[in-house]
Amino acid sequence: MRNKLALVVTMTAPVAASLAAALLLSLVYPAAAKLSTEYYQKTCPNAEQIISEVVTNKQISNPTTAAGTLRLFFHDCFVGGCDASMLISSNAFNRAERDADDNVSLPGDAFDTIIRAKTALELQCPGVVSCADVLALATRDLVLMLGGPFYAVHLGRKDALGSSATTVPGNLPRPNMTIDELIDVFAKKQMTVQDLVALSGAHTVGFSHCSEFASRIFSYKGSGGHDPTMSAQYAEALQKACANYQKDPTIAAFNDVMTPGKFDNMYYQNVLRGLGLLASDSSLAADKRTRPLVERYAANQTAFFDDFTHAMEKLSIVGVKIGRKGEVRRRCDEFNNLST
Ligand code: HEM
Ligand SMILES: *[C@@H]1O[C@H](CO)[C@@H](O)[C@H](O)[C@H]1NC(C)=O
Ligand SMILES: *[C@@H]1O[C@H](CO)[C@@H](O)[C@H](O)[C@H]1NC(C)=O
Ligand SMILES: CC(=O)N[C@H]1CO[C@H](CO)[C@@H](O)[C@@H]1O
Repeated sequence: MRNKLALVVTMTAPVAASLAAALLLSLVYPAAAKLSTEYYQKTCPNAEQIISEVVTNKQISNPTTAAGTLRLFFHDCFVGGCDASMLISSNAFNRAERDADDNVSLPGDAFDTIIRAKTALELQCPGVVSCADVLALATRDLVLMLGGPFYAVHLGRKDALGSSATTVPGNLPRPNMTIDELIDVFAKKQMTVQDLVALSGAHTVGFSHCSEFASRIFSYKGSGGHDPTMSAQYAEALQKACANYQKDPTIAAFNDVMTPGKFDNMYYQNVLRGLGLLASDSSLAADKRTRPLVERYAANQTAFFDDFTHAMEKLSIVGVKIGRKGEVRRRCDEFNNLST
């Protein structure tokens, strides 16, 4: 009952936010003004339905899909725009974005979800729906499935004609960046401090590998102990869980130790209580520009959902390509001119 209520509240507010986002952002990303929620109405009217079915089934059979896909979408958009360039596989001639050094373990389930949805679409409307749009819609559907807010996705993105690992460095945030560096990485994509804090709420789901936070829990800055801004109990539990991480690099911890699979505002409550997992999570509570937002979202989930929705609308149009700047790929992991 409570869940249902939350959904009703968040379905109305985003409409205003989405309009504002579309108007403002189209000044910075002019191609975004050409996107529309009706883009496939004539050419593939069931596109959203088809994607939603595939994605729902995948998430039910593999619950790690949603968080992985959300992260994949974020990385795709921040490296050269929301253009499915992150989906391209490397080959003998090209090392693609997804194999860049700081592209830490994007999970296979996320790629597989997009490929499955695309395959289903190709059966009904071949060559019509771009992989970039599939990824944007799949992400929206999966956030909703985890209990997060619904938002409209404007469509008509074209898929990138290139993807190179060399373009990745500097575009993605890292856990060991200072708050100034984090703000900067987001500002380069026209994302505000509010967007940074609201989007970081994505860490209310999914997990991180021990190597991403090991320097906080084992001999922090040579001290022999853990990062003192972390709860001692939490740090000790992580030390135990990660004791063997160098031998077994697949060991990971939930980003949100309290409600790991639920898209809610628990992340912010955690961060305020020393239960932030990554250094970048904790640093949001330590800076005077970001802390008020963390406090606001921790106290009010509706405020978080409103701002997350707004920020996802913005993220979804970063660097989008239209017309001849891109293509509609036949396969999401290959350019068309290589598969013929
Ligand atoms: C603010 C700077 C951010 C940093 C430094 C950061 C860093 C990371 C790192 C290191 C991981 C763990 C990866 C692994 O070990 O496999 C992770 C996971 C994740 N990140 Fe972020 N991230 C940031 C922002 C975001 C944003 C804006 C989103 C989406 C809107 C996002 C979504 C996720 C999700 C969903 C996961 C879990 C992935 C999974 O379970 O497979 N992150 N992040
Ligand atoms: C941050 O971590 C990366 C590896 O993920 C490393 O290459 C870099 O030197 C680190 N930067 C700082 C400032 O510690
Ligand atoms: C929570 O935030 C929403 C959206 O900003 C606002 O409308 C609502 O009044 C807030 N609720 C409380 C209890 O402050
Ligand atoms: C999914 C994926 O391609 N991950 C790659 C990220 O980068 C590392 C380091 O180069 C690769 O080993 C992974 O395969």
